This record gives sequence, C-alpha cells and structure tokens, in this order.
Amino acid sequence: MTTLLILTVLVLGLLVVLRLSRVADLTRELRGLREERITERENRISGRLMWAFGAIYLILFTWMPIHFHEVFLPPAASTQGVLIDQLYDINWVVLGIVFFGTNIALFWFAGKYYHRDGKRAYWYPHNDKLEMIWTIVPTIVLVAGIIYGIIVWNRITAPVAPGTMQVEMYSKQFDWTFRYPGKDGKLGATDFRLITSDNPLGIVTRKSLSDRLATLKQESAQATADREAQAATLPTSSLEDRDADIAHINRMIERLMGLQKLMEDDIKANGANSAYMHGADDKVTKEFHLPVDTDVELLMRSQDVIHSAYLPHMRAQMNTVPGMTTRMHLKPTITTDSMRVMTNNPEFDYILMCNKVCGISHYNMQAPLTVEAAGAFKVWNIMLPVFEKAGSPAPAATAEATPAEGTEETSGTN
Ligand SMILES: [Cu+2]
Repeated sequence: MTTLLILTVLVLGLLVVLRLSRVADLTRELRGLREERITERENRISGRLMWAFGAIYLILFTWMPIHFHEVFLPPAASTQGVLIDQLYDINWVVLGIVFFGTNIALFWFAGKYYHRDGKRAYWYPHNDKLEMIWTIVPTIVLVAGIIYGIIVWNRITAPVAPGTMQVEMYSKQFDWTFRYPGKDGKLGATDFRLITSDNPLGIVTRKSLSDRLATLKQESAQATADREAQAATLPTSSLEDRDADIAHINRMIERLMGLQKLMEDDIKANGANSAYMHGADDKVTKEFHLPVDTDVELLMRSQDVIHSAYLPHMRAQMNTVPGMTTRMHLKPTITTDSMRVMTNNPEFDYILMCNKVCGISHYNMQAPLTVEAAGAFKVWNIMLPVFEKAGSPAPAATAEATPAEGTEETSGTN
C-alpha cells in the first residue's frame, strides 16, 4: 500500500514538473524569446552545476569503499590469496588513476568551457603525437597487466613439488565430498563406472572392481531369469525394453573387465607404484579440513555438470569439470581459530561454495572448511575410516584397524 502511494506521488510529481516546464515555455513565447535561445547566465549556471555534480560524484565514490569497508572480505588466508590480492590492488590503482583522471577532465572541461556569446570553439581535428600516446601507453599498461596476471596464475596452477599432499574435492549436484590419501600418501585411481552408494567417488581397487563386477553379473543373471520367466506373458515392446536393459548391463560388465585387464597390466608393470594400489587406504569424507602452512594440491572432479570450487577467504577458485581433473595449489596461512579472533567473530568459518549456477539447489552447495594446526589435522585425519572399511559405523574402531589394511588389497582378485 505504502509503495503504491509513493509511486502515485512520484507520478504526480513528474506530471507537475512537465506542466511547469510547459508554462515556462509559454511565458518565453509571450516575451518574444525563441525556445532554443539560452542565455549566457543559464549556461554559466549549468557549467557550475557540472562542477558540483562531478565533485559530489567523486566524493561519494571515494567515501563508499571507506564506509562499507566492514563488509569486505578479511585478509587473504593463503599465500596464493596474497598474490591475488596484490594483483587486484595494482589493477585498482591503475584503474583508479584512469578513472579519476578522465572524470575530473570531463567535468572540468564541461563546466569551464560553457557557451559564451560571440565565442567560437577552437577547431582541433588531429594530432599524431597525442594519438600515439593514448594508443601506446594503454597498450603497454594492459600488456604488463596481462603478463603479471599470467605469472600469478602459473604460480597457482604449476605442477607441485613431489611429495606435496593431495586432497580431492568431488562435486555433484548438490554437495561436496573430499578424499584424503592414506598411509601411502597417494590418491588411488578412479572410474565413474564404479560409483555406487558404498563407493561414491568410484575408487578403483582390485576389491572394489571385482565387487562391482560380481554385483553386475548377478544383476544380469537376475534380469535374464526374470525375462525368461515372463516371456510368455509380457508384450513384445516390454520384452525389447528388458533386452536393452540386459544388453546395457552386459556392456558395462565387458568394459569393466577391460578395465580389470588394464589394472592388472598396470600393477604388473608398476607394482606398488600403480595408481590402482593406492585407493584401498584412501579416506572419503564429507568434512573438509586442511593443515595450516602446508602446501596442498587440490584435485577437482565433477560427477554431473560443471561446478566451481570457490574459497573466497583463500581467494581461490577453480572449475570442476566432468570427465577431467582440474587442480590448483593452496597453502592456508591462518587457522580457523586465529581468523575467529582476527574478525572478532566466534562463529567464523571458512567456506567452500559452488560458484557456477549448477541447478536448483546451487545456492546450498557449500561446505565449511576447517584450517587447523598440523597436529590437530593429523588427529582428525587418522580418525577417518579408510575406503575399504567405509561401511564400519564407529570411526574409532576403523582407526585402530588401519594397520591391517595392506593385506586386504589383494583380496577379491579373480
Ligand atoms: Cu554446483
């Protein structure tokens, strides 16, 4: 109701202004002045108003970031974040110089050189030197900015030193899952065809692969038996659907047997260094923890559509793309606890958000990140159940069972 009233008042106000300007026009006509005839005094007032408007505009522009400083992000919490902030700040300075320079010139000239009777503007059509300056200087500045940006980007995405800790961030509509390497310090191989509720990231080990094959073979046999039993009663179209389903399962079995052969060949060639030997002790979790002051390589995959892993406090962002692994470095430098003190907010948490509009619950695709001292991280990490034990209910029990995991890798071979 109030909105409607305000709108009505605004419309009426506009009508009044229109009427008044018409009245002014008519009085001019009565006094014998032509409509387009504007006096020098009016021009001077317009010029002064240009100056006033320019000054208020630039003052408000400067005041705004100072006043709203509180809602900006806290200091960058990673070494990469500091680099990004420096890049950003330099860009702001360059843009600021150009912005203030051009706007001050714009309002100054418009206000100073208002039209005066009997004065003609100086006709100055061309100047080679000026053209050169305003072409070459921006070119140099832009190229330098791009080179600087590429250098920073390369430092964030370059290959990591051997032995750097790897953490996988797995995205799907609409949540995140994390994978940490086990005792071997390496993440195992994955394949989307192995994704089940028990193996949400599709980790490939001898056991997970043969388990999946066994399940699929059982499914295929069951489906074939059902089809035979109902062959006499079902219409042809339903039977064709059943045949297509069975063929699909059998194709999957064939491909997984191909993968099994690949895996065995790889294990034969590389022994314990084979990526297929690293998955059994991996730890899959819904919690995201990172140790402070430790270089980490984040590996990202996606199950369905393109998502984007965005850690605003770390100034880090990378797309997660189905069918490929994307990666970036991160070295968090401030623990969650320290940040709570620094921001004077005991509730503070680093946040991981999806930054691609990926579907209906995109807004809720987020997870808190805990950055903690290396010791605390280790304690948290050791309590996580290892992959082959992922079904166990009590984390404490699985932590105790960890030393025995090596023997299980070879079980379940064909
Ligand atoms: Cu998403």
